[in-house]
Amino acid sequence: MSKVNKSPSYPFASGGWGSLKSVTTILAQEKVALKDSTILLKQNKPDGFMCVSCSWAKPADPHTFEFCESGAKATAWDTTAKRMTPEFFELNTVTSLLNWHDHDLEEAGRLTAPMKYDAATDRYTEVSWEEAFREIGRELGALDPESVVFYASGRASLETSYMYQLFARMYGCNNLPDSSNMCHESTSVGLKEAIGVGVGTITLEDFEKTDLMFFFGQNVGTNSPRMLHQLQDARKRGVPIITFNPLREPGLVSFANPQSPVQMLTPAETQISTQYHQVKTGGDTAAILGMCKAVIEADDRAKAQGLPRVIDVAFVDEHTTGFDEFAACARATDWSEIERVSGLTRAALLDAAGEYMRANAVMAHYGMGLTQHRLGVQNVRMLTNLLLLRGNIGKPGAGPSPVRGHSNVQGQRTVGITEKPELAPLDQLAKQFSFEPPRKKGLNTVEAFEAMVKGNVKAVVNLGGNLVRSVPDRLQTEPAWARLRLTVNVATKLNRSHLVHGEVSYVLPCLSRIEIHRTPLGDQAVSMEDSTGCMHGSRGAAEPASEKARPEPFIVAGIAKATLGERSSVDWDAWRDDYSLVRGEIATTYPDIFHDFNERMWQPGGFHRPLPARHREWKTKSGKAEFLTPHSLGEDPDMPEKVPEALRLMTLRSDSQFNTTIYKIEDRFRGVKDTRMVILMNKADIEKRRLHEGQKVTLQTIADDGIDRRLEGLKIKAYEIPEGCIGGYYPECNVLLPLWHYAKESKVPGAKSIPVRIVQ
Ligand SMILES: Nc1nc2c(c(=O)[nH]1)N[C@H]1C(S)=C(S)[C@@H](COP(=O)(O)OP(=O)(O)OC[C@H]3O[C@@H](n4cnc5c(=O)[nH]c(N)nc54)[C@H](O)[C@@H]3O)O[C@H]1N2
Ligand SMILES: Nc1nc2c(c(=O)[nH]1)N[C@H]1C(S)=C(S)[C@@H](COP(=O)(O)OP(=O)(O)OC[C@H]3O[C@@H](n4cnc5c(=O)[nH]c(N)nc54)[C@H](O)[C@@H]3O)O[C@H]1N2
Ligand SMILES: [Mo]
Repeated sequence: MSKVNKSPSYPFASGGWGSLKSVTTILAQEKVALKDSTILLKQNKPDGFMCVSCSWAKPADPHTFEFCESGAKATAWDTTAKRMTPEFFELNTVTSLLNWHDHDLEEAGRLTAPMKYDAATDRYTEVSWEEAFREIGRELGALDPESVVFYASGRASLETSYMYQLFARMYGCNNLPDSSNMCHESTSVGLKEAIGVGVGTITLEDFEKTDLMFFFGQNVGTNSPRMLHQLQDARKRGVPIITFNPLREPGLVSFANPQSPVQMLTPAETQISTQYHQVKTGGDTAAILGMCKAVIEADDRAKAQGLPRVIDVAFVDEHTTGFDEFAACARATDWSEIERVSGLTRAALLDAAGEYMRANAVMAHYGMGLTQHRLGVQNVRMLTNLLLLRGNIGKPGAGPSPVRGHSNVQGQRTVGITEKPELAPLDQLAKQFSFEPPRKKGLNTVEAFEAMVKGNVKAVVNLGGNLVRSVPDRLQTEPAWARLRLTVNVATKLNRSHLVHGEVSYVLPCLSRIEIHRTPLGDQAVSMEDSTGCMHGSRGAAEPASEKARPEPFIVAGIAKATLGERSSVDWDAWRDDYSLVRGEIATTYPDIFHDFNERMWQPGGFHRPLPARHREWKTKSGKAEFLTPHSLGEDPDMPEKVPEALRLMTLRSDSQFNTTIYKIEDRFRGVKDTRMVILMNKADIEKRRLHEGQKVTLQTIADDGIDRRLEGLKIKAYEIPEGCIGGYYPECNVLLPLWHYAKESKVPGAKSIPVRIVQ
């Protein structure tokens, strides 16, 4: 087994003492009392609360400490002792708060009371819940429902999300974008077309049966660290892991388990990746096609020589369509072209393909490195092609594994948060609640902002999120947001999207699910779906952040009741106080997935939703799993071939960040401290341009739409990254990302390959 060298920027194992130190620092920073830190022991336990950080699977037999560094930070962030009270808003005008850093806004503490913007004083001032609901209801009542957008960020529970989508549809639109529109929508579209389900097909048990794992563009050490436990166990069984990532991410190189005394006391650590391929950004289709070519040509040779076949011929014949055309394309593509686009050598790709051909059951994990590209859907389809060649879908230990983002982003879709009417059970909802749901397609996130820039969206209701920071093209989208008539924000903490407000604007403080949801009928529990399609109950453990903050179902029910009045057959007050009633309705709407929901939600390890592709039933157009022949090798149509100074910018998450929430200004794993205004750049690219490390430069987007997109003051850091590619941080770099630079089929912004140049 070859040794994969560590990144010079972080020559240690991920996890380990660095991780423990980082956890204790944030507990102190947030003044989380030791008593409260025992809350961490309830994290991801069958009778405890489900972590608010990532969506990785929650095992039936958890470790004593079933949390990771990132999860502990997320918990500390929510259970902080700091508060942002009405007095805080008295002291700070909204204009002055616009100068605060994202970190400082959230670090100031939890929101404690419902607030309304007052233009006369330029301040948010306290209002009662009744008044807030009444006025929001009146405002929404005066608007055309098609001009209102209901965004969901991915944290809210299945119960809240179901109520939210029902409210939006009863109100009169399908404008239900969610964070998935900027994230794994390329998966929802690509996997659905290819295998008939828009989600991954693997479960935790598959880790025990797999022979090989691929990792494409997912940064496990930071973004789903608990998954390292499964990876470590598989590595101990000798399972190889082959990674494709432009950066050598420490979590993908090696891991010392901070919860394993042996590994903490001795320098022992587990090597994670056995092969590491630093593919060029946007080069994955080419790299995967190279591996497919190797498999197909090896199979051609085996067939000619009468040897056992390399391709799973029985599977391909019985279960798939489109193989011949795809195989012809793979055979006809030149290695020189594959090498040029992927930035990898033929020998390296043959090594990876060789391992693939030796393995019987293969899993393919992937993340934003595949989905956030102009050709993001094609990337997902190419990875599926590779799996299909050897029957690696619908058998134990094998399958696609999109590692999801927000902790309930997958679940929100499952219970109807979608702008696509064909994905929601509208006939059933019509019958169940005696109303006529709108049938017109709604707006996804990019479309909502396109319409907002044109002045066609008048109001946005936000169930979490910070869209002004998370969407592309900040210089166009932020002013459009400020022109809205109404912004309603259900949130735990203040962020910039609340400050760049509409004419009428509310910030409504909600409880996190770590807190106890008390209602007149007793303490209520919620539920969510993890990345592997398992549903889990979650019971809050901490005292509510404030007397006046409310659980999300309370807030959604309050707005719905005030807006819909007599128009709605739903007893919103009853749902607000008894979430089991909502679960009952979810079970009626989706009996296949949620039958006996109230009883099954406490099953250790969760209950699994049925996924036809897991037993080789293909709910696709053709009724088979579909190979896709790629249109091009991964060339981004926006990447100007003829501009020699062009660079591809990928926007990254740091350590100590959850999306737009910045816990600390530091990226320990990449050796970046005290600033986020950095670009990671190859030494050769620095020298070619006569620049030097530490120099501050300006990036400019290469686009011919007449808009000058620039970001100044970025410090150059020499980094091991393929030539022609650079890395910068999200959300800081979002000014550079054009709104139209998205994957055609999914509209996921191409945040991992923005065409830019350096200007001085
Ligand atoms: N602690 C923490 N956890 C999180 C989040 C967080 O911000 N902080 N965010 C949550 C959310 S919403 C999401 S969606 C997930 C995101 O988790 P990831 O899917 O890991 O997303 P990113 O951090 O954006 O980074 C993706 C990785 O892709 C690599 N990459 C970039 N371009 C390419 C490419 O063209 N090809 C390949 N092969 N690789 C590429 C980058 O080097 C990086 O390692 O994490 C979730 N979990
Ligand atoms: N350039 C670039 N842009 C990107 C990405 C990228 O990689 N690069 N990634 C994209 C991805 S994958 C995603 S998912 C989006 C995320 O985009 P968003 O959904 O817009 O952003 P978040 O940062 O997840 O939202 C943070 C806010 O949610 C609120 N919040 C936190 N917890 C709760 C809760 O329990 N309930 C409620 N109601 N509110 C809560 C807090 O007020 C907090 O400020 O960004 C996308 N944008
Ligand atoms: Mo995400």
